[in-house]
Amino acid sequence: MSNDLTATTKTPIVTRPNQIVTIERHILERQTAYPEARGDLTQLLYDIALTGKLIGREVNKAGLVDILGETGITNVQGERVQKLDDYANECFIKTFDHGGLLCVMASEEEDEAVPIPSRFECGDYVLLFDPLDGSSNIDANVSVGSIWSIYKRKTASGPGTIEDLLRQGSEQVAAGYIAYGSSTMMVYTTGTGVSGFTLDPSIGEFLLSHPDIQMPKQGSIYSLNEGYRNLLFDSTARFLDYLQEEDAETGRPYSGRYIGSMVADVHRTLLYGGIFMYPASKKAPGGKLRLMYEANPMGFIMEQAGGMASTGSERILDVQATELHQRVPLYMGSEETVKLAIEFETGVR
Ligand code: P6P
Repeated sequence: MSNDLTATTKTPIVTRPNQIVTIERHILERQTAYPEARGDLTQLLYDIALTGKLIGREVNKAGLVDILGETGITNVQGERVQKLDDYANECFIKTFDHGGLLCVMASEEEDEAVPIPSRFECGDYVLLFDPLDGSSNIDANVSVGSIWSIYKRKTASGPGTIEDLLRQGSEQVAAGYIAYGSSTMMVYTTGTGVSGFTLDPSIGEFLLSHPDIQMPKQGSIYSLNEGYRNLLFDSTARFLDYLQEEDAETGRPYSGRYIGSMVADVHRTLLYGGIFMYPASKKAPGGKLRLMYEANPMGFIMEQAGGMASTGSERILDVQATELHQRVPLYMGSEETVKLAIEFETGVR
C-alpha cells in the first residue's frame, strides 16, 4: 500500500491470505489507491454493510417473529409484498436519505425515484437497489438477498433526476449484494476485483472470507427455470439441449441447479462457475430480471471476477437504460459458457 499521497497511479492492493480483515478495513484500503478520494464512497459502502446487518438480523429470525406473511400491498412489479420486503426497503431509505452522499435513489419496491428529503444535503452519488430479492422464497427459508448499484451523479448539483438514474452499467463505481443464507455474506466490487465477507454475528463484523474471487472459466452447472421450457424461443431451447447432451470432451451434460432466488443462483455461479440465465421467452419476451438493480450490479460482479454477462446479443453493462424498471434477458457466468449461449442466441450455432 503506497504511503505516497502524491501518487496518481492506482496502487495494487495486496490480498492477505488467512488474515483477519474487516470489510471496513478492506474498503478503506481500496480508497488509498485513489489519493483524490474524499471518503464519500467509502462511507456509502460502510452504510451498505450496516444495512445488510440490519436486514440480515430480521431475515434470520423471520421464522421466529411474526413478521412473515404479506402486507397485502403489491409493488410496481405487480408482486405481493412480504413484510420483510417493506422492512428491507425502509432500511435502505432510512440509512441513505440523510447522509449527504446521495442525490437520488431508486428501489425495486418504489414505482418512482426516491428523492433525498429537502431538509438534507444532496451528494455526488446515486444508489439503486433491490432491497430483498427473492422474497417470495422467504417462507420456505430459502436464501434471499439485497442487490445494490452505485454511480457518480451525472447532473451537476442539487436534487438528482431520472438522468442520474438511467445509466449504462459500465458507469457503475461500485456494486454488490448481501446474501442472507446459511450465513450472511456481503460480496462487492469497486472495479478492482471481487471480494466476499462473511458476517460473524457474535461481533457484528463482516470478515474477509473470499478474497479476490475468480470465477472458473468453464463450469458444469446451468441454471434457469425449466418450468418454462415449452415457452423458450427455439435458439434458447437448442442451447439447453446442447448443455444436456452427453459429450465427455466438453464436460457435458451439465448439472441443472435452480433456486429461484437470483442472489443465491448468482452467488453459486460466481463460486462454482457455469451459467445462470433468465432468457427472453414467450412468457417474458423482454426477460424478467431488471436491468438497473439486478442485471447491472450482478454483471459488474461477474466481469470483475473474470466472467461475462450478456443479454444474449449485447454486453449487459453496455445497455443504455431507458426506463427505471426495465427488464432484460440475462445470461451470466463462466466466459466460455456465456459465449456459447451468445452463439446460440445470435444464430452462429
Ligand atoms: P421465476 C425472484 O422473484 C426473482 O426476482 C429472482 O430473484 C429470481 O431469479 C427470479 O425472480 C425467479 O423467477 O420466474 O423462475 O420464479
